[in-house]
Amino acid sequence: MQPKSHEVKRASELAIVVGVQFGKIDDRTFSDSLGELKELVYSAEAKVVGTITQKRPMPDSRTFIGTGKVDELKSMKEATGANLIVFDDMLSAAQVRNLEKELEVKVIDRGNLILDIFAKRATTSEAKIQVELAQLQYLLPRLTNMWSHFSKQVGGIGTRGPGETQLEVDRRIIKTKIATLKERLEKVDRQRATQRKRRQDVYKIALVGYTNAGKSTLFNHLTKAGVWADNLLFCTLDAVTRFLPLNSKYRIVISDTVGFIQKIPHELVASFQSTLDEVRYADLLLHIVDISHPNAIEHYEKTNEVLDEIGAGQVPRLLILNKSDLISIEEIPSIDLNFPPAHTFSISAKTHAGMDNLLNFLTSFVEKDIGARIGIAKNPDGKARNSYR
Ligand SMILES: Nc1nc2c(ncn2[C@@H]2O[C@H](COP(=O)(O)OP(=O)(O)OP(=O)(O)O)[C@@H](O)[C@H]2O)c(=O)[nH]1
Ligand SMILES: [Mg+2]
Repeated sequence: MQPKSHEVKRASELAIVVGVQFGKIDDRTFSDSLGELKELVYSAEAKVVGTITQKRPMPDSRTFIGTGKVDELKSMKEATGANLIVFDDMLSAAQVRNLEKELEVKVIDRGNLILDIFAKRATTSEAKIQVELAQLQYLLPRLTNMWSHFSKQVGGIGTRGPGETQLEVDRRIIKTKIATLKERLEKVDRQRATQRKRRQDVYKIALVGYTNAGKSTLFNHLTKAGVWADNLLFCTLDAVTRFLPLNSKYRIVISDTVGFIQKIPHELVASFQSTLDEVRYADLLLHIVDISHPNAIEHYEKTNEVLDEIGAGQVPRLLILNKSDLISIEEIPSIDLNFPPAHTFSISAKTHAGMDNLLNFLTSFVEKDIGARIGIAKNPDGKARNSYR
């Protein structure tokens, strides 16, 4: 099956990206983060028309950047016709309000941008609930009077308490909505737990890694599933699970999952817990790294951090260095990846180089792992359970 094509509209918004290099942040980390922000803007279907950077020991409490830079930003906005300003770091409600007032244009931060991409990509009802919950939780502490239109949209008789300010009403409405969404998610969690029980005797593999590493491309090759894979950040939001046709007598499933990124809003990780169950309850993780990316090591480390954060730090894993077609062997970073050579594989999900080697290892690894598990879970009569078949 051919991967589904998704039409991606381009450049309905023109954006200026803004980065501030604080005290200890080195030049490379700073420029990499800003480069990634530009990719995020592109993935959100907007076009970057300008960049503003500043070195400061600390952010300005009022406008994040200094007054001179605000003027520079305003001139650039006028010259380029930009209708969106995106900051690479988290802004406070007051900073957004002050900047919007002075610049007369919409101002958002990296967190808003990631949430917006997620909102665009969410297709299943579960993903929609998760994204909306994360958006509202992100919004709540940043709520200012400018959001008063929100209550007008959803409010009405009974939404306004005596003596409450508009801001308090907005907060109350959002908190109620958050509670409703949480209830709906709990229901989804229960359904997932039931499904998981049914799948207890199936060996579960999950693909994990930084966004754009090639997880879906590999998943499509292994399962012929035809999920969306593209050179955009966060193509995949929902976990998709398929049987993995390995040359084995056991039943094995594999899941494609959402990618990770640095500076991800923690509200998002928190509300995607049920999707991330596929990772947490997996028997084996395949950690995919785009080894051709200049920040491959940082991506690898960030992914490990998020895996720890979601409680998947102890799940056994193999390391897959993908996109090997784009670099020569000598260019593969020599940094110790904390993996024994037997558990590290260099492949190309695109040209299929290294795939036989990976699949042969995977087949024997899974057989041995299941064998060990069945050995442990013997019936009282001493016979092995007929599981995983
Ligand atoms: N050259 C090359 N490109 C690859 C390879 N694997 C994937 N790609 C490309 O990398 C881009 C991202 O691939 P995806 O499979 O969508 O990556 P992903 O990890 O699923 O990304 P998200 O779902 O966005 O987190 C696509 O343009 C793929 O065609 C590879 O081995 N070699
Ligand atoms: Mg994907």
